[in-house]
Amino acid sequence: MDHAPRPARESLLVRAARHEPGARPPVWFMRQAGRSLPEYRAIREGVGMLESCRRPDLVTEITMQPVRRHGVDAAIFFSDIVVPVGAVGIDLDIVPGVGPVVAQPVATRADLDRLPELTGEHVPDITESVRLLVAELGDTPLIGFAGAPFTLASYLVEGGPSKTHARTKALMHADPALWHDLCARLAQISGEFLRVQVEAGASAVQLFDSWAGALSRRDYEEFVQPHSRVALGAVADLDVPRIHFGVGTGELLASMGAAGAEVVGVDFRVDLDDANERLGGRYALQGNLDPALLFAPWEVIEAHVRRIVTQGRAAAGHILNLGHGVPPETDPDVLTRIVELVKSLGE
Ligand code: 1CP
Repeated sequence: MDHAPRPARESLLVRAARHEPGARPPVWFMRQAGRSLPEYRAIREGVGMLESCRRPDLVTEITMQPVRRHGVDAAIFFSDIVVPVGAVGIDLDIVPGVGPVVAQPVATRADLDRLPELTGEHVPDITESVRLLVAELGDTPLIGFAGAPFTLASYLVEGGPSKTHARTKALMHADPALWHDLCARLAQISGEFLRVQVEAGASAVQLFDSWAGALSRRDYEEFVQPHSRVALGAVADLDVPRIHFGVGTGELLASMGAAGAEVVGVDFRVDLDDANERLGGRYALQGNLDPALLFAPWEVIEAHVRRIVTQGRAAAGHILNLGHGVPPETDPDVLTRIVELVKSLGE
């Protein structure tokens, strides 16, 4: 099947993700669309986060902003990991300065009734936004994304952001049957959300399991990996590369790759050399400049970008990115300069 236009499918990003050689790594930044950009803050003035994710005019404009400004090699679809659970009817909001907040957290089996399966009919706006974007992006690939079952479950069970994921882990161990049923629903929702984006023209996908690093490898493999495998498997027949990312996942890298990804996202705590060794050289890597270094002098940033590019050459493929999202206080010119540097390495 061939959904995206040819050129985007032959882009540096897709080629690196497919383990094909390139003159330099492609570069994009997690959270490149967002609060570090004045044009983003201006367009979001007076519009709630969830509303802005459901309006194709805003989604397309916000997704394009970093592409125009920085010349990154990929666009990331402007949305949020909680958009699909909101679309099936979970009452939630994305509160400024906080993040996703769920009105009635999930605690019992009866709560699963509030979480029906996602179909394309829940998210016609997502299809429309992706179509508009793909037309505007031309040969720049669009990365579709979804939250992984564990990270989504954490927001649903905790009711909002959590540092410890205590209730989530307690539910996982106290009622494994309910945990697995909850994650099976979330895997369907995440998988279908990815599928909708790819069918509308996205050229790659990223599954964000941002908080999986809170788990031991044992718990990850028993309680999480089977569900992430289902979510990633939902687009397996659509011929797009899949990136699997989490924070603090040094112990989980091999398990995350084995869940069904071509690219493993590496946060800033693990050197790419070590990540590649842990993954047996079988995956492309994405990462991993420490976002904190964006506040260091340019010479420091440049040295680290060059080191990361060199380390990435040993892997089956490399996509240059940060080790986590762009901090809101980042000077956007620094990101532009990193893109220019990486591009100069291929000349
Ligand atoms: O007021 C605002 O502008 C809201 C801030 C914001 C933005 C810009 C939130 C709230 N979400 C987003 C967009 C977003 N979220 C994108 C698209 C933009 C891009 O990447 O360029 C993506 C990919 C996400 C994904 C997301 N949302 C993740 C996974 C990525 C990660 O950072 O690990 C997570 C964990 C969320 C939840 C969330 N949404 C928003 C916040 C502040 C949070 C994190 C809350 C927490 O700490 O738990």
